[in-house]
Amino acid sequence: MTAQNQIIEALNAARHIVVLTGAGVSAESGIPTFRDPLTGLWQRFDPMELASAQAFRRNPALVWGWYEWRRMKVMQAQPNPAHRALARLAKHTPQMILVTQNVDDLHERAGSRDVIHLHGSLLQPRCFACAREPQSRLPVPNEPEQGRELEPPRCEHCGGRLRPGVVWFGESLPEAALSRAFSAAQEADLLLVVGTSGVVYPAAELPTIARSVGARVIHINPQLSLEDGDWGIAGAAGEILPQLIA
Ligand code: BJW
Ligand code: ZN
Repeated sequence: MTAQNQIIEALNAARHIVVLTGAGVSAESGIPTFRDPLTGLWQRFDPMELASAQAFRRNPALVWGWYEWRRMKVMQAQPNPAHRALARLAKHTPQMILVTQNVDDLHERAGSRDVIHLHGSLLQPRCFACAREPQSRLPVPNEPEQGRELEPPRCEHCGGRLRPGVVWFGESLPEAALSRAFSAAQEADLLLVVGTSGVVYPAAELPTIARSVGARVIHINPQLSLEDGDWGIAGAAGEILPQLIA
């Protein structure tokens, strides 16, 4: 653990901050993380049954129904103090780039602009066959239950099934988002890593890139694991970030 004042000073002095967020930043908005031991989605659901293209091919209705349940949870959720503190930090930093692995829109709804979404969005489906996005927005889901199967809507261009606009295991990340995130990390003097277990690649390379150019890496997470030279505060993002960015 590092003293809070040291971290506040580093944030004040930084010219180019990159923030990398994960599911933990939305946990206090009521969106479950993936790997937390009691509440994580992967405790209750098998990622290979739900978060892969093979799973969608096998049972599109099961996968679509699960993502509609998650989309509804996001639509009902509100940004929390962590999202708001990060939006405020951007206003007080010469250059700040926010990179998220999250598929929700809570950073945007808290006022952050130009958020880089490495793993896509729950709210922007595309066609599984031709990859085109539908012209019309998806309707608000009517209270889907977890586990309820739901036939995906059809593509208006080719008649293929719509799929969630997220990045599944084994799929490439959106190229432009990934290259912007890597370039930002190469130019950063401070990388703030909030609420991610840091186990999923290539997002997990960002701290390595930042360290390689001499940037300070600072973690906010109730489960801190620090590499040599990194700093961190153990705690919930919604409590710690507003104190750091007051
Ligand atoms: C709090 C908190 C509070 C709690 N405040 N904090 C090397 C070896 C083996 C495999 C690979 C490898 N390199 C790449 C791969 C393959 C794979 C991968 O990385 N696997 C690893 C698991 C090993 N990567 C991929 O497949 C990626 N694609 C790719 O690499 O393409 C090229 C390629 C193709 C084929 C083969 C090899 C390479 C794609 C990854 C896509 C990830 N998709 C998901 C699902 C998105 C869709 C959906 O939402 O359903 O993205 S998986 C899931 O994990 C989701 C998340 O974005 C991602 C990261 O999770 P995150 O955000 O860190 O959440 P958690 O739950 O893990 O952690 C929460 C943290 O919050 C914890 O630390 C808590 O303590 C903390 N916390 N409360 C602050 N209040
Ligand atoms: Zn199509």
